[in-house]
Amino acid sequence: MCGICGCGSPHPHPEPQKHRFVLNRNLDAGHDHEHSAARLLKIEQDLLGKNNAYAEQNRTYFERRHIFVLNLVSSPGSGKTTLLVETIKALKDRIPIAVIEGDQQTEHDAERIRAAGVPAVQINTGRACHLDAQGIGHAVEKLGLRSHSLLAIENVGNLVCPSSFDLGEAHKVVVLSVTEGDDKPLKYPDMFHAADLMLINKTDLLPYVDFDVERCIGFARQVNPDIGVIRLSAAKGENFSVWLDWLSSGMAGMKAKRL
Ligand SMILES: Nc1nc2c(ncn2[C@@H]2O[C@H](COP(=O)(O)OP(=O)(O)OP(=O)(O)O)[C@@H](O)[C@H]2O)c(=O)[nH]1
Ligand SMILES: [Mg+2]
Repeated sequence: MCGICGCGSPHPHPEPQKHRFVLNRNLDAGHDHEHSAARLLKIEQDLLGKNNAYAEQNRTYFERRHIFVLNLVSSPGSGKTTLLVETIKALKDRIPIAVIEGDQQTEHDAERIRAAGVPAVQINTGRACHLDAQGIGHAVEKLGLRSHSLLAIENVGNLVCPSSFDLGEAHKVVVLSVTEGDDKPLKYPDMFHAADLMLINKTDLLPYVDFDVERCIGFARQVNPDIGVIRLSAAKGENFSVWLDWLSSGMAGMKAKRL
């Protein structure tokens, strides 16, 4: 069982067997809860500490090359890949774009991205529930990124574990579709706290679902007063230009960065 999110899976960190062994022992040791809790905490700290070190290496690499990196996080099916495909169609003739896709299984999303005309690497995480910074480093080696480019990372679909793992991105962008319910920011506060931008997607479906946009934004700002918000429909194009403007200004900021 994972010590970070309790998802039932060992995380793909450098010592997975050790991780599993210690946790199983803890489950058996009912007589010593405090000791077990302290050991669990230590494992979590070690795991996140290692991840953070890899994330800093990634960030340095990206910033030196002025690569604008986004980590897209959400529940399954909120529209991340659709958003990326439409973004690629709109921008690929103007800026170099590459994508890292994270899913437990299948190459489906990477195939959709390649069909849109840009390079993509698929990472299959198996039983694990999020991407980690070391895996991103390996994927970047395969992609051979260009300077002054956009790198989009589509994380594994869930609103819990990916919030804890820095990948070296400039921003986490959380995508919430109107079919999921407007209370998600309060129910999964870590994710909305970690994100710099919330995209409220599938606004074309608002007439058919019980989703109060203002209430949702209010909840998101309760957990993160600084979070930006864009409402859009990736599939139908409503308000898509606002998202493209946000991207352009992020790219310009990265270009202007003096290191
Ligand atoms: N009506 C509507 N449907 C959308 C919109 N965006 C995406 N969809 C649909 O939502 C479904 C899921 O979209 P994906 O782009 O695969 O979602 P995802 O977040 O990448 O899914 P996972 O990778 O499985 O987590 C597909 O059937 C899309 O066509 C939208 O703006 N409006
Ligand atoms: Mg997807």
